[in-house]
Amino acid sequence: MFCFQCSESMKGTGCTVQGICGKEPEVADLQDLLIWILKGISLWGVKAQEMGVKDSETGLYVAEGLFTTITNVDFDPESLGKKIDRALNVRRRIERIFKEAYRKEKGKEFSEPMPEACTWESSRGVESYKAKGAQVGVLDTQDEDIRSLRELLTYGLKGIAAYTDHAYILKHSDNSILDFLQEALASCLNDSLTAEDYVALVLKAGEYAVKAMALLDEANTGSYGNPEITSVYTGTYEGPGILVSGHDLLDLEELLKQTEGKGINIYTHGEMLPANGYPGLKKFSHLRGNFGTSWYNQQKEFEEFKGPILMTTNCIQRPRESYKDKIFTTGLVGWPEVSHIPNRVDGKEKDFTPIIEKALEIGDIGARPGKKIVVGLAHDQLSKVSDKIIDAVKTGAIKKFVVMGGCDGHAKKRQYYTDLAERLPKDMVILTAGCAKYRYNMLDLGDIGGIPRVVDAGQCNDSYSLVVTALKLKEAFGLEDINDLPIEYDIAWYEQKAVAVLLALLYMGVKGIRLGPVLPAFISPNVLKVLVENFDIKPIRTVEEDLSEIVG
Ligand code: FSO
Ligand code: SF4
Repeated sequence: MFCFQCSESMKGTGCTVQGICGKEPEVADLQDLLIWILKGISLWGVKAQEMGVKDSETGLYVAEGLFTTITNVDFDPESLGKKIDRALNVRRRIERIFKEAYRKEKGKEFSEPMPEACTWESSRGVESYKAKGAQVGVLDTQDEDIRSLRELLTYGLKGIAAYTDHAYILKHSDNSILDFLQEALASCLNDSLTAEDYVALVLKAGEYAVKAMALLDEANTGSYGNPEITSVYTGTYEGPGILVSGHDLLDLEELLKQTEGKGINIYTHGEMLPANGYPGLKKFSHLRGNFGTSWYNQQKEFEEFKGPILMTTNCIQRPRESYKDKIFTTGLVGWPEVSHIPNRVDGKEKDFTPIIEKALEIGDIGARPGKKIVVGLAHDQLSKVSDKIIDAVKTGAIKKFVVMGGCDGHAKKRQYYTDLAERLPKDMVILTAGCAKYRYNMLDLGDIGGIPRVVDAGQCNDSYSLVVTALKLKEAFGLEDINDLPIEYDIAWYEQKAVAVLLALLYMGVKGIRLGPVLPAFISPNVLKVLVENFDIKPIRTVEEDLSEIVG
């Protein structure tokens, strides 16, 4: 195996024996094969589009497949084997559709040679999938810079795919995003493309990352209303309880409906915290608050939480024996031998009965005190106080905003974000989204004239809200360049959704982003040079050094 897609890759270069995340080599090989076949599907898909074929089914499967291979989503060889079976069927189908359209238009059979990813077949199942996967992974691209750009592009696509998939689940669609996923993935099979071609595609991915986040914002707010400023309790109450982690709001809504009147309290965990701010979800009185912090603390926190746990998306970690029988996965998430709640069939709700029964069987989880934290400061709420914000900037009450969104993770170096948040001057406001916030959202950082010093817009995809806010401020101050705003960017990354967010910021022309805790292992020295020259990207340094630059 070889994987270097997240910030925690072994020795900062790549996992080769087993993933630090817990990914076994066979799982890595199966994921590599799935990505390779998705590239084959995409090339047929692009060709079909050229013949005027409109087919969102193929694009949606590509999105799901990409999402499946994001860090901490699917660790189950059996489910990956089934996803590859399905991918091969999707590929055969789109090949057939393309060939029919070609024959119709050209009056002859299509006979051009196609890359192996478009034609490879196997009837020998998972064992042959693993063997093939071992040959078609990241290192299959020999040139270091082309490999770096292809992977930067692919990881950005994974993030875009995840956000798009969430939006489609809520019945909001934009087929141009699905088309771009295929265009970009297919490009990774084209050996005649140059580094410049891939740089252009990477920036185009940034454009589509903005589109995907906007689509998901529309889907979330269209389904559940605009988030409202909400104070969320972080303790537990007496009585049975279920903890819901991940990003999928529809899963949470259906679980809330199915537990209504059953005496079960529902708590959010990790990236599900922002759900507490949506009117369409907070109306359920048994949504009682949030328990725990970010994904990387889950083994300790899931052990402490007495009730069952539902993982709706990443980031799942190896379940400890102490809670393996009460954690449930759903959607694209998988872990061997962990109970899985199956997908919706024929538009009907998922059936959460097994986890509900588990909660009732366990019974009282006990009351436990907790602090209160404020969520729900997405673009709509911010626009309601925009006059106040603009005044505060004009009078100097707010000197700067520091965007500190992104992901949390294990690295000790991430203490930087807590220390920086604590030491920022009192006239600076932190704008955040994603699980990175858990490094400082329990600190009492106060407010500036009623505006909290930690403005939490929501999940990592709600970085879109921060983009909207920045653009509104630019307009309000009559500025030409987004970089003239009093905003600093100090982004924490872990997995590939953060790569999509980063590409979105680059596409918007944001310069001088500090990236931590480490620079990605998949960025080669030459690609880094391009990023530094064009965007002034820099790694985080010590708190003192960065603080003096921010204050200066
Ligand atoms: Fe975090 Fe995990 Fe939301 Fe990520 S829980 S790390 S960027 O999946 O998606 O912020
Ligand atoms: Fe290693 Fe990260 Fe890949 Fe897991 S996702 S195998 S930790 S680089």
